[in-house]
Amino acid sequence: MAAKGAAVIRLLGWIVASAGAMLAHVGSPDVFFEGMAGPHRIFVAIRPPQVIPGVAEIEIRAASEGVDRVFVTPIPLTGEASKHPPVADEAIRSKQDPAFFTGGLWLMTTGSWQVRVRAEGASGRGEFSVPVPALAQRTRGMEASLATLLAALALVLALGIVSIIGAAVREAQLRPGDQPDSRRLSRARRVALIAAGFVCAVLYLGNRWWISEAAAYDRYVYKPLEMKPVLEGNRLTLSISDPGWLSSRKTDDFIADHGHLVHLFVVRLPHLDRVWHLHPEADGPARFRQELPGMDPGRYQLWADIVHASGFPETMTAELEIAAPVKGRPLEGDDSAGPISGSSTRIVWVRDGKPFPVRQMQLLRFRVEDANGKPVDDAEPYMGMAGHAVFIRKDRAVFAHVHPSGSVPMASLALTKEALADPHAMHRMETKVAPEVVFPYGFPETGEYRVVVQVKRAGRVETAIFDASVVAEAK
Ligand SMILES: [Cu+2]
Repeated sequence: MAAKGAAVIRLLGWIVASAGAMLAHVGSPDVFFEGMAGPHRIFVAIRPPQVIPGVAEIEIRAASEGVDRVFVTPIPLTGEASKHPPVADEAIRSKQDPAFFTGGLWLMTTGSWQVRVRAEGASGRGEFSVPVPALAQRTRGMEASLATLLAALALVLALGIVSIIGAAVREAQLRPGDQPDSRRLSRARRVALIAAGFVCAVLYLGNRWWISEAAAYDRYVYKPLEMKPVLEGNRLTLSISDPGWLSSRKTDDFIADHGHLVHLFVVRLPHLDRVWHLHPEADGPARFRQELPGMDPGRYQLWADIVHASGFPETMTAELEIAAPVKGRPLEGDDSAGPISGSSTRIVWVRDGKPFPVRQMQLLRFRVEDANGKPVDDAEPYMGMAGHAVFIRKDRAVFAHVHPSGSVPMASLALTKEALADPHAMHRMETKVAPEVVFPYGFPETGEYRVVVQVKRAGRVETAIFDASVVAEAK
């Protein structure tokens, strides 16, 4: 009996929670995006489903008035199917807030998806696509209360079958009012015993079948690429290996994101108070190499962002122990480190002091000022972006790398239909940017966070580190 209960529970547990979705990030599965749909500036939050196939929840906020209708469509990001979008669903407009729309879309398989968003209004219509990685993230256990209820129901079913069979043998051929004789009674007991044995065998085999199914499913649960750092002198070598996941995953199909195959963040532990943003170069198959700048001994956390040719992004993590001071070379190219003490630039987070509500899209605003508190007039793009932000929960369970356009890597975005049709739309390399950057992001979990913001001014990258608290309810 217990075996059947367990089997049913595992089965339901799998259906309820085979669970899913993320990443470019660690522990931050929701996708945030800002884009222009024709004349309309639109913010999008996409929450990938808990199960695959499953429904992705979509929230859309029009930044300007005049958006009357919004349509959404799920399409694979690459391949033949990406050319044949299904009919679009209309998102539902909020009655209280006419600039806010919601929708739900089925994502049918694991892998690289995109959600095409079309906005219509009196001033015109337009569309863009938002890449969304969807995958089984984990197999989650069932809640104890539901498990108990289902086990009890399974026990009732099993006992019911045995007692119905026993009763049928004992009394089915009797006239109303007659009592079964001892021969019928003993035969009924025998048949009931055989029935009980049969039920137990079915439960046992069912459980065995289920265990093997669950093991097969576990192989589809996402396991990030592994990265092993080795430091010799100031040369850091990162060796990448696949711990086994989908057979289609490769370690040699990375595509460049703002001109770099790997974006490596090195953050000093335990206080997350110094950050290096580096770009290791390929050094043989599944190997990357970086000449480090001067660094103190200590422990460091590494996060390395890559994007596969399918547009599927991953973040690899590792810890690095530096035993002796590194005599490094000066930073070059797009590499940066911070915060720089004595900098004449101040990055100011424009916010009230309240904690942030969990899982709600925020527009996080940072102003770049000179030493006198005046907005600077010499801000310039850093790797094509007005700014880069990294959100790290202090226990390191969350890491997200976000830009003013949102949490989607540019390399994934470049695979969407709109970007393929007009690559320049993706790489508007303005030479000058406003002294204010806005990042759309929603903190995925409650807790204490470090927020790293990087901007570039007069040829120099400036880094600032902030704290943020995230709570279950907005206060
Ligand atoms: Cu960035």
